[in-house]
Amino acid sequence: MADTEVTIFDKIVSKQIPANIVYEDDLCLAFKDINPQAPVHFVLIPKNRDGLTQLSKAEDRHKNLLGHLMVAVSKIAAQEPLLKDGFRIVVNDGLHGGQSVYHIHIHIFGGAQLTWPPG
Ligand code: IU
Repeated sequence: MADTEVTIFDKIVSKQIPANIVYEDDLCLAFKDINPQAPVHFVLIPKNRDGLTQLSKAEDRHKNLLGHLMVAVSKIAAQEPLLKDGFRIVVNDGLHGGQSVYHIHIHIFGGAQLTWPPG
């Protein structure tokens, strides 16, 4: 898809469609996934994806944003009691990765013992 296409996640950022937001700062926000795959399942997205429809589009100029997202994961985990014993992050990329929304995002799973490997 074109990297300027408006995604459902852009509409969550602009508050055009509601989401259960659990974390927000100047560059990103996280919300509860509407189809949770674990007791805790958040989706963390950059507010401005800057061409990052998916991780495989990452370039050197995205280092700050990608690092910011990782630090945000740590902050989100620290504020969610159900993640105190650990969690898992997942970035689905492209067809084989099972990506459905082309606005880069990090899934945060937890709240139970997760199994390995994932499907
Ligand atoms: P994926 O990695 O692109 O497959 O993940 C997209 C996620 O976004 C998926 O888990 C959906 O359940 C979730 N989601 C959502 O939380 N709210 C929405 O309005 C839509 C998708 I569309």
